[in-house]
Amino acid sequence: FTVNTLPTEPIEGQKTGTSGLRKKTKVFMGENYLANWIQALFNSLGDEVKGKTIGLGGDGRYFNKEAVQTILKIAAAAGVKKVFVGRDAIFATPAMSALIRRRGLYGALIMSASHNPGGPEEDWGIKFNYSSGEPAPERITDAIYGFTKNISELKFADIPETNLSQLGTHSYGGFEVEVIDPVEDYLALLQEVFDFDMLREFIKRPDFSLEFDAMHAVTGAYAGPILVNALGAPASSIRNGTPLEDFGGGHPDPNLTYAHDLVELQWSEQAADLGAASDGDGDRNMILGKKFFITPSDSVAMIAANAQECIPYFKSGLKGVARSMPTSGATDRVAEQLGLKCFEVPTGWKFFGNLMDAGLCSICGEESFGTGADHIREKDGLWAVLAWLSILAYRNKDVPVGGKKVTVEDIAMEHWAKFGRNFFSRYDYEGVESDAANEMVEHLRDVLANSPPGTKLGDYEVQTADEFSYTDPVDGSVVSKQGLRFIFTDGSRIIFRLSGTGSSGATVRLYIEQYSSDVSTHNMDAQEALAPIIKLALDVSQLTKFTGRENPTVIT
Ligand code: VG1
Ligand code: CO
Repeated sequence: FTVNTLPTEPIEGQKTGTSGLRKKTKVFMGENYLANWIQALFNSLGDEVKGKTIGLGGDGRYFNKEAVQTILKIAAAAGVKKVFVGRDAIFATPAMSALIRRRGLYGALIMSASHNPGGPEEDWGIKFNYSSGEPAPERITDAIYGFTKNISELKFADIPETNLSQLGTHSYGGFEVEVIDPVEDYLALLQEVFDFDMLREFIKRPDFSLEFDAMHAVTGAYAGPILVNALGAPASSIRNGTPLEDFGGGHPDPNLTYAHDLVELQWSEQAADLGAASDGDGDRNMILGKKFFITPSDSVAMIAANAQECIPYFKSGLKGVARSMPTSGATDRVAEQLGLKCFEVPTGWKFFGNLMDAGLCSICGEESFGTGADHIREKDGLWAVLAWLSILAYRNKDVPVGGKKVTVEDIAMEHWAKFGRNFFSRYDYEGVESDAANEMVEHLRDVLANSPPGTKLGDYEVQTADEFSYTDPVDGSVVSKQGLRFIFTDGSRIIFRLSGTGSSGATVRLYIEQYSSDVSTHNMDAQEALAPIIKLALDVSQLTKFTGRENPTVIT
């Protein structure tokens, strides 16, 4: 094929956030916007990518199919030898991470803005994952950004559009595109991790029910083959199981606010024993029992506590555990009792990869509905669902059909009795004006500077008040300004961060945590238990004064 070179000019603001580049779809559809970023990516990879094979797919949102054709042309011109593309441009984030690892790919591009709504008026996004399946580290994303700032030409291979709806290989000169099933490799991996026979036996029990909400997003393409075909769940246990370009107009974020249909069901008499949902690109999950919500910070701790017994992949024990800084310390308590190393990293999955590659961490999680393990290098929604199914199946294997089953709630109550409960909540203030958010952050920096250990804030005494920075224990790289935190002498914490995944304006996140070892408090509602410390957080930050917001847009 021939390569056409076209002139271009740098476009401002193509800087990667917490997880890839996310903007309004219209922005990406603007002249050269996508092409510039893709060209900058290949420029930053340089000769290293020549002759290599990469993956390409996404969460099914609007503009993905069109974007594939542009990306293929630039990849071919950059000297890539072969691209595996998911059928219909589909690939869940965890499945792509699995594909990279299983097929030894150089890396992959994932087209997704995760849980952000999709469509011409909504969001689009793209990220690059590297050779062990992990989101590109900052040294690569910084390099890409550098190239976007002085890009002057685009190189497109003159190849025809590839038909994405049929499996098969297309050769264009020395360049190959193979359209593959996006489920196969991922399912094979999950079969190695979990005891599918045990899960199948459990799922077919007449006294067990599962309800999975794919939220019209990418896991719709996976739930059928995995939960129904491989594990025998009835097809009726999948809701919103068709991936749609606009996610049915919804906000594909599996939390108590946006997964309202599932939440309603789980709080009704028809509640399933296990209710679960996943997000736009399939890396997040929500776990519900009957009238019971497992907060994600607890989910990772509970999975870690049960993993060795219930999941074959972990049968020889865990190498260590990790959580992001704002995530509650529930996992730390499990690590302490099990004698495991526990790491605290900044928000975003890219920081877990190094720990895993170095054999330091088996299970990790984030409070933002992200749970995962070292079978891949991304958080993994369906993995979390199968992990909970495994715990339930294992704990109920001696309970006769019709007997008193161990429930999701029982597992949580037992866990808290053993480890104590870390009450946790996150308040999101979405769509705040950027200047107002930044002023509040400046104000909080002043408060931090004037809160040495021993300072009394309300009824709480400051142990440390600082801005989180992180030194990677494996490669020594340092990141700073990762969240403002007040840690009190009783272990309670108040944390403020600005989101790095939005496409416009600012989102303020407030994270609140308080520990209790007193069993009589454990069935309290988290909002009730945390009310005093939430009030303190709002007072200290003067959030309402700065942002004009009386209430958060989302509470999790
Ligand atoms: C949010 C979450 C973070 C998560 C990130 C990507 O980032 O807080 O924990 O890793 O989204 O998740 P931020 O910067 O907006 O707080 V996903 O499922 O959107 O790729
Ligand atoms: Co996601």
